[in-house]
Amino acid sequence: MGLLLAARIGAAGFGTSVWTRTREQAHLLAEQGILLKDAQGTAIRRVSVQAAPIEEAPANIDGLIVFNALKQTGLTEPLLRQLDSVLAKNAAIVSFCNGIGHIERIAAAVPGRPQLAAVTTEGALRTGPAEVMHTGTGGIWLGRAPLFEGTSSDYVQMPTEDRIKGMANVVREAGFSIFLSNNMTERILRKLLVNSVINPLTAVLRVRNGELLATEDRLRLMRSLFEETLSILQRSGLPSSEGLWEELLDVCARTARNESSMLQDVRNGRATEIEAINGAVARLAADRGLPAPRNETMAGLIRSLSGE
Ligand code: KPL
Repeated sequence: MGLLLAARIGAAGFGTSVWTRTREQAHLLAEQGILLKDAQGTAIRRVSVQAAPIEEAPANIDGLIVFNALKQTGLTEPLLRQLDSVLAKNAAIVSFCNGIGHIERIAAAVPGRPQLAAVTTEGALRTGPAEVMHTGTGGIWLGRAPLFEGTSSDYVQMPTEDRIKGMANVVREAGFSIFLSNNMTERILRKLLVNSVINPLTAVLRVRNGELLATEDRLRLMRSLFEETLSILQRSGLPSSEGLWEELLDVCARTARNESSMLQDVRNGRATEIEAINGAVARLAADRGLPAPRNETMAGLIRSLSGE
């Protein structure tokens, strides 16, 4: 998602810099730019961007917008410390949320910075360190960053209306459908519900998203994990349950050929986002005195699979 955003924002004429975790990727991006491909894999264009490894990111740029498309597993302590040392006090951070906890962790490391939350249904597939395929068109929802886990709201500054509109404009001019939302809690929790069911089940059963719909047994597993997660999320700010089971089935059908991000992480021996997904649901339940045996089991199984 980071490469897709950078390519489209850069192509729209905004000064764009990509901060990478490795020096090799930064070199490649600075030399070749980002190759943007359509859903069929056909090259659309190559977009020039500036690039630097995060430890060499230029410091204190006034009015900077940082789009954080990292998974939570990438938000390591050294990276968060580095962010604190380079970001000017007025730099705004827009975090693309998968699961919950991004905003809280950034708020603890870079307190007082303006933060926004984003949720996207755009599809992006990185096909190389400087290549990205835009696999599916969706939307980007942007709004006030809600806090779910014990962080004081003093640690997050709300950007002004004008600044939010300015940020939304950048994303819109980059060609994305953007929706300003007053209820990011609902957006984030609806996505959490979907990910809490599809991600661990596909990773444990080693199936593509669509294969979850293939047998009665799998549907029963989905339904019981869905029911437990729904009742916890409804006590955590999810306003309505209407249509959510259908939405879950629809995501499985629309992404039928995808391997979920968690299945890919497990296959490739990478850290998974389990703590931000089922681990987070279990923590929300514990805070509210609710049982969460299915989410705890899923979290435990994924930890065993990935050796965490
Ligand atoms: O977000 C996803 C993920 O894999 O993390 C879904 C929606 C399940 C699509 O694969």
